[in-house]
Amino acid sequence: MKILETLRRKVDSALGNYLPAKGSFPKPIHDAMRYSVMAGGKRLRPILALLTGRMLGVPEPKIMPAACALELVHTYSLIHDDLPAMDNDDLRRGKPTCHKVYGEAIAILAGDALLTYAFQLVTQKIADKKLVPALVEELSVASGSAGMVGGQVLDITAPLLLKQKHSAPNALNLCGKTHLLKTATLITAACRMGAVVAHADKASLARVTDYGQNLGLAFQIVDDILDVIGEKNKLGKTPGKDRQQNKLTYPALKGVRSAETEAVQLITRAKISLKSFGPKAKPLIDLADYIVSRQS
Ligand code: GRG
Repeated sequence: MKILETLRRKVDSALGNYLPAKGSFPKPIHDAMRYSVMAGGKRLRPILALLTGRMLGVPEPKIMPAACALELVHTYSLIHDDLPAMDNDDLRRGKPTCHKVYGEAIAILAGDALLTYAFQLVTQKIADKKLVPALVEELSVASGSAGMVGGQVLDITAPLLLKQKHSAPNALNLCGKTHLLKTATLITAACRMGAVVAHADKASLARVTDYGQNLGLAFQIVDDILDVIGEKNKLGKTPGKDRQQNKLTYPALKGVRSAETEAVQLITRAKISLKSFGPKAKPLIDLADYIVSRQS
């Protein structure tokens, strides 16, 4: 999709401008932050914020600091997820992981600093200061223990929980909750932050939330399918690593075909949520179709 490539470039350029300069004091941390953020990535979360804002009539520059803040939080989570204490990955976005290049201590601190810098960006760079509290609330709730961090905890502890209380419905239920917190909450926050900058009314915010949740859940299922069929190998991931680690995933619990069907159903629901916005919703609807058909 051409619009995705155009927005990805704009986000990359904004991130490059916002981040502390390479080599600036204290050098190791600023280099590590820049290394991981600028290592590539689809920039899905910033793009969702920008497209939601655009659908509701807000120009990109007004949302860009919030959009970039989402990417900083996302990158922090990837750096910490790759650490030996968590997934212990050597490659991310096709490059050596942050801790492999800068060591574990600097990688932990780079993640911490990116999380903090995200909130600095929102508070300092969002021009309309009245919007700042609502944006900070969206981002903090989605990132914290009731959101992404909570999802990561479920992801780590789910296999143990299931050993104690094993049954298929339990496993599916837990898997759905994990996906919602680990992945869909930040994706939903991206859409909601775009809507907040647009001063969206309650009804529009509810529709955008519905879109984000369904899209986020589908995104995670597709990610897990790609892991099983090995496409991620191209980006340096070990195919099937989730299975080796006994991670709860839809393809593992229900098979790849059934997981694909589930993802398509979720995408259909996501698209229906935006129907009342008419033709202005087309880029977000196209993005939903792209998510379910993506190969990496
Ligand atoms: C460590 C606090 C903490 C949280 C970690 C995001 C996460 C939670 C773990 C990363 C591993 C993972 C597979 C998470 C699910 C979300 C997901 C599919 C992340 C990958 O996002 P993409 O595909 O990555 O948007 P790029 O590199 O394109 O930005």
